[in-house]
Amino acid sequence: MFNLILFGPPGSGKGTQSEKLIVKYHLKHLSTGDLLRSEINNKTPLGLEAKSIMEKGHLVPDEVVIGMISSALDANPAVNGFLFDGFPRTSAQAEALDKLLELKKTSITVMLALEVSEEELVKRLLKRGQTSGRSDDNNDTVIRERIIEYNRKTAAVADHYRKLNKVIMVKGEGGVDEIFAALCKEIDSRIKS
Ligand code: B4P
Repeated sequence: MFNLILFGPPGSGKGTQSEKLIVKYHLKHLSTGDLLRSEINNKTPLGLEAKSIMEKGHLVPDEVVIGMISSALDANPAVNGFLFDGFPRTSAQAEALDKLLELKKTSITVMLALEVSEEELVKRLLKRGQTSGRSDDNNDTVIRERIIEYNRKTAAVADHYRKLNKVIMVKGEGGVDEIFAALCKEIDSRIKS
């Protein structure tokens, strides 16, 4: 199996690039942001809990997202591999993911980490907020809070995989196709080797 983590701060292009990568490499896309928004739209108890947390720009509790990912892994036993988008976002989530994959006799192949300046992140998210209807995208204070959460809790996840020699940094500024080509180059070199 080829299991990829697409990593980066909010607005770095994870969702955008994931859509293209899953088509090219036939991977199962697991986005915790999408899973949570689907719970919110369906007004489930989990969605109601997540909504108020996400509107503040904070992270949803680890046990909630780990449970969602565990169910999604079980629901997809026969795939080429998974693309994890927006997960793991804390060290506890990373440790849980490694254990879940180990139970399935597989592991993370590589983490591709998108690098984008804070100024560009805020610009992109405010722009998306004009049309997406996402309440966490149309408020400068909430966007800054999401970036603070990233620096406080999520950046350490890269250190976890760096120790395992699995992190590749990729420039996340420029055209979508140009960034996609850079990601594919890294993936191709690992598929071939
Ligand atoms: P997510 O849904 O993961 O969303 P995101 O990080 O904000 O955005 P993403 O990185 O996917 O967006 P993209 O750059 O593609 O998380 C939302 C919230 O859910 C979190 O804040 C948290 O509360 C909660 N959550 C999710 N997972 C969690 C977890 N594991 N644990 C706890 N809580 C969790 O797109 C951004 C914009 O940039 C788009 O408009 C796009 O068109 C544009 N763009 C993309 N590439 C571009 C480029 N190259 N140039 C210009 N614009 C570009």
